[in-house]
Amino acid sequence: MSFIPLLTLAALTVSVHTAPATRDTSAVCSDGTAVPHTACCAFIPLAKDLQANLFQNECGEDAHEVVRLVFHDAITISQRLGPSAGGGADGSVLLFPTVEANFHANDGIDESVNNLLHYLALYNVSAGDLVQFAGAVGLSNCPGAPRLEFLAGRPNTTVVPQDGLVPEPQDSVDSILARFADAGNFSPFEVVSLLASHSIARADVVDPTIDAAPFDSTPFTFDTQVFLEVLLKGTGFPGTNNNVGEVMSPLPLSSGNDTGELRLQSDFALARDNRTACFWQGFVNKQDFMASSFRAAMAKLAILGHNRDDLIDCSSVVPATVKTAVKGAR
Ligand code: HEM
Ligand SMILES: [Ca+2]
Repeated sequence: MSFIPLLTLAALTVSVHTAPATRDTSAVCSDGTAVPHTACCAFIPLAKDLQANLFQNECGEDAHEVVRLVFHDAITISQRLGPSAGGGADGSVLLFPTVEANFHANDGIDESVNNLLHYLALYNVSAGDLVQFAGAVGLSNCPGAPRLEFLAGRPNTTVVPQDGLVPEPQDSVDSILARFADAGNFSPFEVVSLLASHSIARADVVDPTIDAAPFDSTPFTFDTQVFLEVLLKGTGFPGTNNNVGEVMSPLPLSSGNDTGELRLQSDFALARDNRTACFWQGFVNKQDFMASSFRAAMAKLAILGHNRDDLIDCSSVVPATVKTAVKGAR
């Protein structure tokens, strides 16, 4: 190959229409996709790779785990304790993989951490961006889920977060609401909105004797079912009784390969506390309201520790969400 085609290829990789330093420039990536900024280009092949090789375009366990990781990375920040307690959505879970994975509240996150470390080594994106972007890509596979905002440009952190900042299911509503307020001024409504995530969730570690115990009967669909089922009367436990952070669920019986439903004490309490019960009930059968409220609260969670104005809006590179009709809660 001669030197000239090589140069042409290099020039094609990113063809910038205006100066790359300014925010609102538009650019065309090497695959021909027009994006608001060249910084968004790296996420296009990353999305394809994640979809093909990690998520398999499914709202399965790997997608669920990364959505959980989005939360566990972001919430380690505290206005009360100051910057040394943690930097929020900064990729610390990937940059210090042997520290946070050992915190009790993070039991089970090692799988998603290991999965994403592979991509961190392959792509020129920061750890914080990778966690948030992978969460948005994983969620796009879940019927009923909103297409999340994605802002790029989180620097890699140097702060190892302090233990104790990730809420646990045995925590009281007082302590959960206080933790979210301290982390990022989340209102009780926003806390309930974020818990729509438990519509696509199955627990492995709360009851270590059973695997993949779902929080609602439709763990592969981002629907309002969890908000309904957590309101039902609890009748039993899917595995062993009275694990820490667990209360009786309404559908504890296993059927075939499907483990019975598990109920977190925190979801139970938030569904009944007078500061949050109305919001909880208000999502039942309100798919669009739930999805848009979740999207708004996730936009806040995703940039904890950063100024919105310092980041670049690359939402257009988040894959479109699957178009499968979602049934009402029943
Ligand atoms: C009150 C706050 C919260 C508490 C106490 C809590 C607690 C838990 C617990 C104990 C599990 C099960 C872990 C296991 O046994 O494998 C879980 C799973 C999960 N959580 Fe939360 N969570 C909270 C908020 C959130 C938020 C804000 C998000 C995301 C925005 C989230 C996303 C998830 C997801 C997706 C799973 C399922 C993971 C999987 O299926 O592998 N959670 N959560
Ligand atoms: Ca569901």
